[in-house]
Amino acid sequence: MAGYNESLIKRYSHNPILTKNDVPYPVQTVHNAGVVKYDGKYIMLFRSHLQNGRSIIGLAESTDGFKFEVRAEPFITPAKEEPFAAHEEFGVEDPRLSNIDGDYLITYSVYSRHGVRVALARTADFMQLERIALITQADYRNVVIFPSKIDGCYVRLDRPHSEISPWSIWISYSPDLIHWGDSLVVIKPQAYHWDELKVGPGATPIRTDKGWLNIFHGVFKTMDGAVYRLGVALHDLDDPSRILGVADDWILQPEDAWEVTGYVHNVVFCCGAVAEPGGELKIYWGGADTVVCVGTAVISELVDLCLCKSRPTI
Ligand code: BMA
Repeated sequence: MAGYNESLIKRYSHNPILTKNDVPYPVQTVHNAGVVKYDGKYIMLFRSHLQNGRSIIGLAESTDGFKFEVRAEPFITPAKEEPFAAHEEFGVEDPRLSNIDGDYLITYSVYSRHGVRVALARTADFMQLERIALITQADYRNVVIFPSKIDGCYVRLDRPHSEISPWSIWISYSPDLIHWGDSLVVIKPQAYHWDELKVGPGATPIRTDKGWLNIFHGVFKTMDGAVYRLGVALHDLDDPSRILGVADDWILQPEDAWEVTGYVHNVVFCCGAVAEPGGELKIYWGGADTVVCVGTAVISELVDLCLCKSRPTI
């Protein structure tokens, strides 16, 4: 366990690893990136704002997980065909990637006059994209699909919002990726705590020998606006609706200049992390909705934090 005041996440010394200047088409930001290993490389899908304020999703590749090269054309832009077109007209945001037996599933938020929903697409090669379905109603975001079936079902975490139960993390199950149900709330914001306003899933859950590690975001509202930080929780391997611990402390907060200042100030927002064979985790986050950053952590230390220093769940 890291010592007092020592962060469990070590920021990469050459952050930010991606800025709008790395993108060969006009964008105003690059941020909120899902990352997965494919064919010996790291593939990153990242969100960019266009100059009209709407978002598209680009693709970048890397051999080491730190230095990424952006593909010449964006990977996901608003659909032209129904039923997706009507729901993607205001843009596509915050992609998450999940590799289930070589099938790469992509969830992303879609905005339209009907609200925000989440769409599911798949690719086998990161060249062709097949849209599968709109998998939520309105007022949902942040869907992460577990990277393997559990008890014969696909499992996801998501974040619906309602006045009565604001911005909490829920779990749902599906036999076919299209129809989801048996939903339960699993983590709620904690009063007068760093995640008091909202919690939402971040990275696709990471399998560890002690449970599924869930890196989520939490938001606190200050007189100067909202602050987005990252936290960790551990879910039971066989029954991920059972929370084994939610760490009381955040694991990352905006500190570097490009996290504190930008398109939206004071934001670190995670959509992906990659577990390395030696037990290290590469965590990717958007800084101030403007750049992409990376850091490393020891997976067992994050697991210990969930188990040894936990807060109430709901
Ligand atoms: C959330 C989402 C994220 C964004 C964050 C901070 O509500 O819109 O895409 O990174 O706010 O602005």
